[in-house]
Amino acid sequence: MLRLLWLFAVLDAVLLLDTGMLFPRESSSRELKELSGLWVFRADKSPNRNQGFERAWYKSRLAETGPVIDMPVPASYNDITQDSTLRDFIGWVWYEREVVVPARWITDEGTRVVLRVGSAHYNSVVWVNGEKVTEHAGGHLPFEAEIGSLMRKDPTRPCRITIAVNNTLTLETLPPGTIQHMNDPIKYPDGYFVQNIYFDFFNYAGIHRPVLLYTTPKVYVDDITVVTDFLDNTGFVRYQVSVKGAATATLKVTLMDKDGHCVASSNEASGVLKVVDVKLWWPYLMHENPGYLYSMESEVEVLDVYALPVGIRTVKVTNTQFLINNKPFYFHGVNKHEDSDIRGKGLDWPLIVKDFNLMKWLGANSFRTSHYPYAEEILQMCDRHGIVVIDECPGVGIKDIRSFGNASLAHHLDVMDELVRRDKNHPSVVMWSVANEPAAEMQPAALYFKTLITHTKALDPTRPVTFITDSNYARDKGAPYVDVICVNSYFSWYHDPGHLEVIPIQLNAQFENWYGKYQKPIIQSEYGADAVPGLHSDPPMMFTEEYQNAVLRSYHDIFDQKRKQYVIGELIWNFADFMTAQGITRVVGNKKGIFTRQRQPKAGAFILKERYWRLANETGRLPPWTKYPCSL
Ligand code: GCB
Repeated sequence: MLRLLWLFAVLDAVLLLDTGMLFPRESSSRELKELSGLWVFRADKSPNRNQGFERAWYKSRLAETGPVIDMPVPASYNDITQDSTLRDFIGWVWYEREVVVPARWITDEGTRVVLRVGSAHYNSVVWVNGEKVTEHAGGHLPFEAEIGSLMRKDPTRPCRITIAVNNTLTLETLPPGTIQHMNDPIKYPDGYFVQNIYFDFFNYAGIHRPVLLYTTPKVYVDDITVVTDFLDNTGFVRYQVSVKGAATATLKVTLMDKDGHCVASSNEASGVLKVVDVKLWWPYLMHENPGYLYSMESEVEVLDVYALPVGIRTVKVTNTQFLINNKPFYFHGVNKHEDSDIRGKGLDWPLIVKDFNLMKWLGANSFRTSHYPYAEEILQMCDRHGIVVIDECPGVGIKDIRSFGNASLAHHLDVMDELVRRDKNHPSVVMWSVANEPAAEMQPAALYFKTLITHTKALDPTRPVTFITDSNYARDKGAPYVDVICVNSYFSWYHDPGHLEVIPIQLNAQFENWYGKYQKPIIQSEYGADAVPGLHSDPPMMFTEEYQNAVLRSYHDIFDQKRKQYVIGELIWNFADFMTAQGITRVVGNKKGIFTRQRQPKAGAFILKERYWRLANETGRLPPWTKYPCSL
């Protein structure tokens, strides 16, 4: 009974968010039309980057107001052409696409037509047939607009969608940045300005995730929240379905197992579904049947149907352990980036599947979405494959004291709202990360992080919250409020470069200090070293594969001591090499990947593979075909 009361309480808290952002899915009542492919494109290279608005480029076809080029969607635009001014462009770019929809979408006034952008970086404004339908601030989360009535205004013509996207980062965006105007005429051309950023990845821009149109009936399922629990063999799915478009609606909720058999059902908009002989959702390598998903079908009689995948699992944190389904879980995983040749941050299925195959090959059971929310399509893969996720918001590079002001905080809170609303139902997401390495030693940071973390916990009391700190103990202003301490450190790299011998003593001190002060479990959320593939030296020197190996091995020795106590995970920095801004410490990007940017293994990948499979054998329950040494 207590358990059920708890489930009700947490669901009420989650429901502070009142509009939904369900992933678009086809069903017997919903159709979907992907707008991936070639769009028409122009960068606004006018001196103030504002000509597009001044001359209302959205009013007519883009090709009528100036030259245009082909641009694939989804993709970053930066690496698509040979033009360095487009690669490094700052300001508004314009995308356009005409679409013809099935006639029934228009003639049937009872059909809602929704335009959805999976993500566009950073600020976006959207017009349909010259009329503004929505705008959105933030580069990694979806936004939508209902456009049916606009399309019906002139049913004979195709629907013209115009999206203007601006990648400019300011002190109040997430991540923050500053625009610096260089006014010295001896050094810079007239009107010259640069974008300063305080994070270590290329500020790729454009429409990064699929744009699509989908339909729903007028009365439709707007949002679903599930919170799960279990006791012995019984699973509990506490759910809340919100319906829009009618004051009252008759609802039927059915939970189906993988074989399509109904295991529980209800006719209420909210309640608890009891699942006998429950099949829990388990992480990869922790169980012989990981990633088990039920399907929860919500039907608004007889109008709308939406099927949500549901994994039944629990997450808890003690002061020394991270528990999934009440069993200790050790994170042996990676940090990633959405990053690849040519596409930049554009969603790319071959890359996604390749990365999952590599993670499984490696024996990785988890990753952190450093340093922003990844595509929903990736989280769905995690749900299905049992890969555990630390879901990070784009709070990276918060280094300027002005970025701790009220406007920044308000936006950061909004972004957490949007992130939790989008990802709350993914069983793979086990923790929220509100920021990476902010300058948390600054005075305003204490209140900023207290507010941010408390807010996130109120949004979702079912998941722990962390914020990622570096090895500077003075930057611990968020630590009192988090559930898990995540520390990044680069001993023998940024500190004492070339001195591998300092790692054991410094890493040991790091763990002892953080645990001694806060008595919270610790994840080594980043560690590593750059290795230029093919560069060798013995004894090891910085930037060689041997040096990367030596750093990894040295860290692993200490992890092995501390994981018996309170260290609950290790995430390598980074899964693969990735592009950064140009600078004297980066040789065509960051080379701390254990895979190259083209996903080929460096020597370090084999060290990690050996280790992760050994850890999995020690801590998990492996199916016979994955026993180490594996042959995946
Ligand atoms: C860090 C950052 C990450 C960088 C990494 C590095 O601490 O969190 O974004 O890429 O170090 O390689 O410098």
